[in-house]
Amino acid sequence: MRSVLSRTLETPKIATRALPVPLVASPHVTSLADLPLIASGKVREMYSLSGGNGDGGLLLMVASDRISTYDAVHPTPIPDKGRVLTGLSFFWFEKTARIVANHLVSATDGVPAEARGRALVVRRLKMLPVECVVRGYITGSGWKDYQATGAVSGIELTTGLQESQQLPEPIFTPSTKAEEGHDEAIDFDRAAALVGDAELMGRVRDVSIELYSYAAAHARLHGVILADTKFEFGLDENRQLVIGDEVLTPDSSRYWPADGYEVGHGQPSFDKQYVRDWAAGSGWDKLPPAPPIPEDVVAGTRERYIEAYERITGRKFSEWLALTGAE
Ligand code: PZK
Repeated sequence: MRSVLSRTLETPKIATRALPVPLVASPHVTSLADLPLIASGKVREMYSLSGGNGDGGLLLMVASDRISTYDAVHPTPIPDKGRVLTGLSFFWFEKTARIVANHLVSATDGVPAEARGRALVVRRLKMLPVECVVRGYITGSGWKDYQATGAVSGIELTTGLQESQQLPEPIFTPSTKAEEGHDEAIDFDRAAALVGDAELMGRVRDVSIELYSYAAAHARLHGVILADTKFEFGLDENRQLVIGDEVLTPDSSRYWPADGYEVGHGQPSFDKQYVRDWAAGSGWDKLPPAPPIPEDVVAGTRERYIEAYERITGRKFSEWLALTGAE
């Protein structure tokens, strides 16, 4: 079964290195190449910054400028995409800290120069083995599942919903973290069994829905619909619930322009629609390998990412670059 946000739901592979890398003074590393890579996804990497030296372990979460459409990564980067996504995660971590603790430590201290603006230092957590998807609108794999069964992740929905319609209330539709291919929608009880703690899973569900509701209301005031999103949680050294990963970015969420929203069909993606529109007329069969993106499409897409940052945060993107020392 395909899940929402399929482009990001692939589970990062554990990296191996032939030789251990000696780590000294990790907060002042100058090159990403000097850090042990502990996980990587299609468009981002996770490095270790420190081990058991009292800080419980710090990681460096790095977003690249790579872009994927139809599950395939294009060979052409979108300049500033990684910095936009990182700035958005930072914004949302600050805005939602009253709802739930998060893994953010710093966007500056410990971030190597080459990654400034597109990397965050985060606390190492024990990650929970479930993807926490919240949907406010019926689209993507949720729409497919609803059409087939009338339900999504075991939640029976009202009859007669149309594609992209807002749900009466946001729903929590967890999925597995598949080793390969697409994550599988699971019901709450299976998620609780995977986590091994139904009470904790209930808190994860409640917090996920609160985060989505807060962010969707904020985005809507700025002309953007947050259709759905995916969170990942972990436990810290005190077994406190902490939200990790990237949060409420266009790679972990579906953002739609509110202008032109209408039910009955799929909606254009706020960020990737130029690439998808170009791909549709390009003759690409949407199977890997993804083709290079023409420069006008790259430029338009970069502008859309920056517009997303500025609309959602109400801040200038140049301020993010200045704050992080990226320029
Ligand atoms: C962790 N991932 C997925 C995210 C990637 C891969 N705070 C944490 N503590 C321990 N592990 C993780 C996190 C987080 N976040 C998350 N893999 C490990 C992932 C970003 C980039 F390449």
